[in-house]
Amino acid sequence: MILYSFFRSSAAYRVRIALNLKGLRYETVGIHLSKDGGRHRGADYRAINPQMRVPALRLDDGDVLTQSLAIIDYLDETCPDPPLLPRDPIARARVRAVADIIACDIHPLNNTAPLNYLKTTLGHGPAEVDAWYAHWITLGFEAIETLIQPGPYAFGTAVTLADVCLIPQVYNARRFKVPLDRFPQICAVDAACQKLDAFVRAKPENQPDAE
Ligand SMILES: N[C@@H](CCC(=O)N[C@@H](CS)C(=O)NCC(=O)O)C(=O)O
Repeated sequence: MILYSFFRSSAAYRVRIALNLKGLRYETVGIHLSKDGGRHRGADYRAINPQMRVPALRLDDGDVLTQSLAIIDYLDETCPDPPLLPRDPIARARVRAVADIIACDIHPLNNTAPLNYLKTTLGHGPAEVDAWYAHWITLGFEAIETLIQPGPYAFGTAVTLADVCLIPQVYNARRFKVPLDRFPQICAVDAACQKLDAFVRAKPENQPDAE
């Protein structure tokens, strides 16, 4: 399989963690999001993912999947061991809710495109953009802090989709110096996941395209 990725992309980071947890081998092709005006906007990559975003996963038969959560669902369905969702429907919905807070409510507001729009089109300075970034992470983390039940992972003794989405978001929060002292449960889950090889290998600095 080929993962079209960018080392700092938290959506790609989610898929890297899932691939590693499943023990699946893949080759990384780095798609730089700022060089040459953003290589994800070039014709070559557009032919791979018409949405011009990373990640995209090319399967061995040539099919290309896009959208991190859709890719992770596919991996979980086709390679169910270890499962990333609990069997119980209520537990499953709770795990998905935390994943969705990150993937649907925090990440889209802090993504490259809205940040660039704030900077260039609306003319906001770095301090305002940082405040915007921190605001949406903090709001989302306030909810997640009360929803998770560390044990040591977000929902007990098994890693789930919630951890797969949460750890890249914590990474981004630290990168942008968002204070995390009000979120001890989230930090405890992060510390537990950082002990797992699948999470360590997925970190941005451990990617072949890292700078
Ligand atoms: N919802 C998508 C988000 C993908 C996404 O927005 N990726 C970012 C990097 S984290 C990207 O490619 N941004 C390029 C751009 O917005 O132009 C997913 O989960 O895969």
